[in-house]
Amino acid sequence: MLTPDEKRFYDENGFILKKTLASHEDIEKIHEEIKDIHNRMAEQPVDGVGLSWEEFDDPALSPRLKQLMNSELISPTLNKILSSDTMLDILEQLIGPDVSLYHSKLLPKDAKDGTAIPWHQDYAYWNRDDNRPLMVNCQLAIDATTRENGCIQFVPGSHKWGLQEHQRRQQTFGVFLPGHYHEREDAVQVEMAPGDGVFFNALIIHGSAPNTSNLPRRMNTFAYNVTGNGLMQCRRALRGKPL
Ligand SMILES: O=C(O)CCC(=O)C(=O)O
Repeated sequence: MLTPDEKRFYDENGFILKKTLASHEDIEKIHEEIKDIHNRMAEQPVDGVGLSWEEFDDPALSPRLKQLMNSELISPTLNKILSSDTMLDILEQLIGPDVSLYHSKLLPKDAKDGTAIPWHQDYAYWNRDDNRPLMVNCQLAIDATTRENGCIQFVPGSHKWGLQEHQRRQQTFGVFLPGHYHEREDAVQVEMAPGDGVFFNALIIHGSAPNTSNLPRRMNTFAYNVTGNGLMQCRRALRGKPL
């Protein structure tokens, strides 16, 4: 559960870091389940899993995943964590009793080759006539994340600014604020240990730098919605009323 101070921090800033959301044992299992994921997916994609690849100028570089959508299909442990009581109790504090899964995606920003994720608000992707910006993400650290390997960054309080004008390109993370990715003085970097999770609001401005280190930065983002808030945005009811 979030403490009253943590809840207040989330309401004011639009994000909150929760240490040790997943156990060391579960993180070890995820490491096994996603071992060599880039090559495995390049050789044999899995039904129902959506793959997006890094776009390199150098054709000699081997394929590197930018995003793997529906990661719960390749990792039973991620599938367990996304509907664990620990997770759902926190979500209930943030969005109320009716919680649905929208998606689960792996972001395996690889050592040296992982590129930046541009500044954006997730609601710029999710905005439809029939939904409100009630969704919440939880990004789980599978590796230690640092400034050097491109940890997630947030602009605190920007969830109160309303939906900003985004630019669009036909590519993964192709909805972004003017400037794509650049260092911002008003952003904070959230470094995490494996198993930590950061919860963040659908309207907060976030992004991350390229991975310039020798270590991978594998993260998994779970996106949740209030059940019934936009039919397309609720894949599976996890707690409270059914779909
Ligand atoms: O992994 C990152 O640095 C950002 C991820 C992101 O934008 C998202 O999950 O919505």
